[in-house]
Amino acid sequence: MHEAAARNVTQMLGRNPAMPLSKNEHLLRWVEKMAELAKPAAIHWVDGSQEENEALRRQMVASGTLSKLDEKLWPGCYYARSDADDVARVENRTFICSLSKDSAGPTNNWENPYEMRKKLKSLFNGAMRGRTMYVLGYSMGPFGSPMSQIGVQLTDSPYVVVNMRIMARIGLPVFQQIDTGIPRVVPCMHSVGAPLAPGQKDVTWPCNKEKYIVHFPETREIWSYGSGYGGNALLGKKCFGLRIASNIARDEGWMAEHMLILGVENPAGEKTYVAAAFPSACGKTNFAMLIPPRGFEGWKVWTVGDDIAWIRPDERGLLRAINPEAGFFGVAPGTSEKTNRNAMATLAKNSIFTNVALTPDGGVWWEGMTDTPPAECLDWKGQKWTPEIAKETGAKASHPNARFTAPASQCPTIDPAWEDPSGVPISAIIFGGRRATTMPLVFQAFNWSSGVYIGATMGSETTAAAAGAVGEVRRDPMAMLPFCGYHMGDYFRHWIKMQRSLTLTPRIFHVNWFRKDADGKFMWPGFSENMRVLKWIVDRTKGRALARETPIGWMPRYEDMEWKGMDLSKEKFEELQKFDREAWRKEVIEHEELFIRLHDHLPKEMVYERELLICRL
Ligand code: TSX
Ligand code: MN
Repeated sequence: MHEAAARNVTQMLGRNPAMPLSKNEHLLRWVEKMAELAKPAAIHWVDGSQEENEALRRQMVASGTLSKLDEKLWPGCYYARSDADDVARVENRTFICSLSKDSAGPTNNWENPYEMRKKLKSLFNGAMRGRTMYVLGYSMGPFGSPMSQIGVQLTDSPYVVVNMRIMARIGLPVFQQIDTGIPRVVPCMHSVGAPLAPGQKDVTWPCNKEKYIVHFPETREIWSYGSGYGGNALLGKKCFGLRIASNIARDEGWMAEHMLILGVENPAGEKTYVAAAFPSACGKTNFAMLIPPRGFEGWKVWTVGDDIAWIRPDERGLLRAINPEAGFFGVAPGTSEKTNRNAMATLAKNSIFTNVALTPDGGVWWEGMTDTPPAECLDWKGQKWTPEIAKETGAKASHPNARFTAPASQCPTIDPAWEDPSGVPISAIIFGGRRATTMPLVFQAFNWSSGVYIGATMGSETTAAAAGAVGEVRRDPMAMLPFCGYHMGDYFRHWIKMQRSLTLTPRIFHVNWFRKDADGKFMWPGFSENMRVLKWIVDRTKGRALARETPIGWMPRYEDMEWKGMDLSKEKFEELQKFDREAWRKEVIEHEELFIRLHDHLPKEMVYERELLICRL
């Protein structure tokens, strides 16, 4: 069966996919060595062509891994259901295998790299039996940008290949770059860990109960075993784009951050770019694709990226950022015409949907997509789902972590400079979290080091989507806790040190769209209205907006904000912006919790900033 499928691919491609697409000796030897270890039935060098993409999708439709959605409703779109136990990143199975345990820090899982290599060797031994091993070259960042980085992922998952084709730049041009001998390549070894015995029937979502997501920071290697889902398997994203890249960035004097990038254009055509870090469940993708509200006619928000920013000082000492990705791997539930019209337009075609619900007309649906659910559909597990069943059992049609994989180029607000090889200039950095109390709508840090402190101590309340008690503040410094590939204390030090290579530091802000009143109601309407906050931020970076000084930073007064098109009384605004001294005294004590864990690597600036804050309180 599988050999027949491989022959079909060869026929469709008009080339032998086993023929290497690179002449680079190191690469060829590594591919050979890995094939000897994992023992795949075939090797397929991915050229990235449309024909190849077609062939892979057709093969996956035949095997049941994908189904094609209705071409009229969802042109070029496909649907996948994962294994019910392979639905999200596995943080407790994610390892940083640095030479010393100390350099991974207390917030990462560390394993001795020699022990881990032994373990991986046994796990990967024969792991690809009966499957095709794809050699997937990919570039994080636009081809030819000095800020881009190259990886080669070996994977036995064709689902990974077709998703990576959307999320990164892949194929022939990558191998051509490797063959110039210039770029360093990050080797990424991936297997779903489900070898097939001769004649054994495959399942639609092969994976293994045992999962290992492993990073070797010194040798810049990634090994991923047992999962085919998201950040566990699309190795360019979290594994390379953040965990390995954060190591490279520290060594080379730049920053790999868990940030969206957007550009604000005012009616005069002046453009200002900001980068923003939020923990999960804060609407980062929605913010990256914000639509200006009434009263902001002539203003535009442009999207550069929604998840990762690679940021580097240019020769003038200004920070410039690229989005290393080429697509959006977004959480589907909650995405609608109301919450994010631009995302809905982006995912309307040429997209892959995983773990959402399938409607009888060959479409997809997820919770929050429309006000009225479909009368009937198949849920993410393939079971019949109706609104009545949901009412009775609480069953969700789509998994809470169901995803769309959509090309960034299809976003109506994609920035004209989103693939600029030199990146976009960053004027402001925004930190945010979901906080019912204490945190005002917006305030500005006094300077770089107090801004780093604000990022280092940021937190967010847990929602029903995450594990643990709902409503508890979880510290997630710079939204990087699960993604920093080294000691968090050293990471703060790197942030502090970055100031030295800059002639002008971006201004740093903290926002909170989620403050609640005494009745438990959101005080701020959020979404489009966040533009008002964004405008004040932009005006501050340009030295045009006033503010008042408070113990925690600079805050806009009512008259410093644009209220055209919105009705919010001065009293309501002041409640939203209220600096609550008692709450902040408690807050600053809680800051100590994470700092104690990091104490032996914590830069002294963090201790000073905390003491300064305590004095001001
Ligand atoms: O994404 C959100 N953003 C950022 C948008 C640019 N969400 C969605 C939840 C996060 C996944 C928000 N939810 C935001 C927000 O700014 N704010 C809120 C809270 C909220 C929810 C509903 C209302 C108001 C605020 N409804 C009405 O005011 C009618
Ligand atoms: Mn993310």
